[in-house]
Amino acid sequence: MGKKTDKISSSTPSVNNENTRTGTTVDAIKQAILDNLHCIQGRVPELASRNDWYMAVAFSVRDRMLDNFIRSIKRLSEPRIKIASYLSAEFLMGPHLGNNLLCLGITDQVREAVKELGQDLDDLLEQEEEPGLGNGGLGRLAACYMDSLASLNVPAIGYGIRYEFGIFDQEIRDGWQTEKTDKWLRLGNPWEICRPEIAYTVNFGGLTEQYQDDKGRLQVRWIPYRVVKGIAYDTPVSAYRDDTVNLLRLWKSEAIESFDFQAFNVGDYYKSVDQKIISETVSKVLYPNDEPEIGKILRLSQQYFFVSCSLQDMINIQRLRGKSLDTFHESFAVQLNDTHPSIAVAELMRLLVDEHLMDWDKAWTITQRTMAYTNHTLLPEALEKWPLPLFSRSLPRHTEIIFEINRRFLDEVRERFPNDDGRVSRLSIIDETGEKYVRMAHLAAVGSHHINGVAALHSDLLTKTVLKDLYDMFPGRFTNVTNGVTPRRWVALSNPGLASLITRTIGDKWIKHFEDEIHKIEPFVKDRGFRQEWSKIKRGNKERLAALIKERTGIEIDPDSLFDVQVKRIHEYKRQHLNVLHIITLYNRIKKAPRKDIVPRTFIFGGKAAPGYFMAKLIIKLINSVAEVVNNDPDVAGRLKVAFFPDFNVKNGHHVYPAADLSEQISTAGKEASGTGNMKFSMNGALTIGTLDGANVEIREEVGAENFFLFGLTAEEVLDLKTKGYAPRKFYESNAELREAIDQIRSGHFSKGNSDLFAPLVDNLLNHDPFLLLADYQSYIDCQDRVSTAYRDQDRWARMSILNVACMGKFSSDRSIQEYCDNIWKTKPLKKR
Ligand code: NBG
Repeated sequence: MGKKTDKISSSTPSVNNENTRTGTTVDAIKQAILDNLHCIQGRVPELASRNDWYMAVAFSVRDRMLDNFIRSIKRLSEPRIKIASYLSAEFLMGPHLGNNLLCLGITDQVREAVKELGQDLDDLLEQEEEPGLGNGGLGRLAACYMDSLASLNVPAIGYGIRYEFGIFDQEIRDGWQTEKTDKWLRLGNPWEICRPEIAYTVNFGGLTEQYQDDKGRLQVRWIPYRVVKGIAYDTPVSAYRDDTVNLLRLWKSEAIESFDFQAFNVGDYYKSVDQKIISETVSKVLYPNDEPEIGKILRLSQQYFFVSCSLQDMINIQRLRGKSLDTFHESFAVQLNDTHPSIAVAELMRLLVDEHLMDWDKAWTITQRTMAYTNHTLLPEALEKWPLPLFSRSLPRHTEIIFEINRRFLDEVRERFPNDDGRVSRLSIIDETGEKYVRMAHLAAVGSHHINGVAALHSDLLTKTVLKDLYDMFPGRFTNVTNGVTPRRWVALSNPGLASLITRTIGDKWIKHFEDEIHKIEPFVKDRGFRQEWSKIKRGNKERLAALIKERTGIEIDPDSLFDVQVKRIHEYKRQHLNVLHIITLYNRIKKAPRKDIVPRTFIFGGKAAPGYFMAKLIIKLINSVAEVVNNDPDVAGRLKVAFFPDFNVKNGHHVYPAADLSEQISTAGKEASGTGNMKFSMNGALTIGTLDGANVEIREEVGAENFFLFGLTAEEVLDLKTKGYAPRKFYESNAELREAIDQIRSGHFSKGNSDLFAPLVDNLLNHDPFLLLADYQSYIDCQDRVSTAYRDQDRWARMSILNVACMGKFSSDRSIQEYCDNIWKTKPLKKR
């Protein structure tokens, strides 16, 4: 068994392969599992539950990561190494077990060991509850980047929050989304190591006062109203078949004992318990995004909490290195994943100036040389701003610091652009146009050396729209890093059939060097046998997804039909309802000509709506309502099916991307910053139907226009149409098929005659249609007709599918991370030993 992978690390000293902690033979692993079942779960095999077995296996795998984990952590304190600190309020890591087995190269041995113990590895993989510590693309990007940082041997720490409850679980009841609390820690988390001794205190509220230090200088101290403690929980993130095991450090909030409330409330035991609860609330729950208007104080507390712990931790590492804070920026490159951690700019200033008594100018230089900011959205309403009164109540000292940063910054603005008060007011970190707000993107941009968007089009639009004034002020800071996804999880792990075909064809280097290797499958597009095998694998994946959908929804789907898939957060700009208009159009066409020869399709949707986003929830209801009518109409049987796959998450994604024929990337041009699902689909051989938006533009460039189904207005045309005055009703009136579809939704055709149900949606489309569904409708329908025609020629489709995968090299997150290292962080991979 596994001769080549008997050892995890060639450099592990004197590893005995039979050692139950590190050995990788089937026997050693079997013994390890039994030992862990006994010593950690406290169970005998006869009484062990599936979770007991899962835990025992997980601990056995974790044991095999620890040598390299400890060694990698130790290296972090070496003085000359620059650490990439990725600050993110979200890390959507997905299930760990399968990925760690893949990285360690011990899947086969563990499968065999588990089998000899009477268990099935796939059942145990299914048992793992994924940590859903993110909303969608942004959190998953952070996870892909952690994967690539490790595989590229870049010393890195991911810093975030250990939410007790992650993103809610979605259930569909009567076609509506309902939310259930995500109790992911309920059965234990074998991957994390709690480090109670790595803890920092974080202040909230209260007031500030000035004092003279012993050198007679004026200083400020912050007298907080509340103090909480952040405790580190560390999760190892392994390189693929390599020694680096990086650190994901998530903070949990706890009450501190030393803050003596008893002194104030003598004998008031219950009150002190209340305080404990309030402190623990900080890391309790992940906020779903896309909520209309948030100004939640707890959210700001979360952001400040994890940022403060993380920066204090970096300062502590710097101290352990025996280095001065003057060179902090040479030791750490801090990346702000969106504005959520942007309070880091003010917090690093506070730590340097107030706590370490550094002078302002020096501290500012260090801060600016440390921070870099990634923007992830073009939606103006999604740019974070905090009401000033709320902000200053929680963070009085930071308010003062931000005012001072702003004062100096606006002086610079006035110098660069004299007599331009409009510009000064637009650029100010404090929005004073009405009620006062702190503009977090401005704080991040002012305090950073680089600002990047996440796809070429997005980075370009940033400088022309939402961040235009900042661009005019700091043109040299702006750059682009197009997103990427990890081919380890998203192909090697989730699509083993395809991975094995690729490896048999071009060897296995593609898994580690995707960008350089994957194009080598291109010549095989001419090989008939290869194409047939390719299609067979897709067909197998579709069968498995069909079985899963049947199990989860009761809906039966045909693996021979075209799988047309849209999985992503539900949002009006992503236009799931445009997809629905296409379904209704096809339905009507068949109803009118029942014998018409159409390409059978299965429409698969998945995605969560923010609990407070009414329109998104109504779109889910619409999908399910249309599904009910279509799926039960004998006239379209065998030709159209619609399924909403509930609770789309990383784990479900493993099954969905590999089974798709068509990937729906149909956002209004200029709205989707990048998209990353688009990359996952393409890497798994789905063809894309999409607009020129986000990374679609670059995907199309790579795969060639002839292998991409393009439709719709461009970002420029969208802007143009809006400036000229867009009248959606005109499109409705002049297009019979569109009108019929909209009238049916309105009249209650899909809602048992209830004409009120979808009225808000229809009214919005007819009177406002901010995302231009009606303007793009005909172009979309025509394009979908081209898709159907192409799918009829299965051999041609297979060629296009192969070319899509062959051209995906650019979209490996390894390429993205290499760009961050070279252009922004100036960090280098550790030299191989
Ligand atoms: C999202 C964008 C996506 C993008 C991901 C990752 C936020 C705020 N933004 O288009 O909508 O792919 O970030 O960059 O979640």
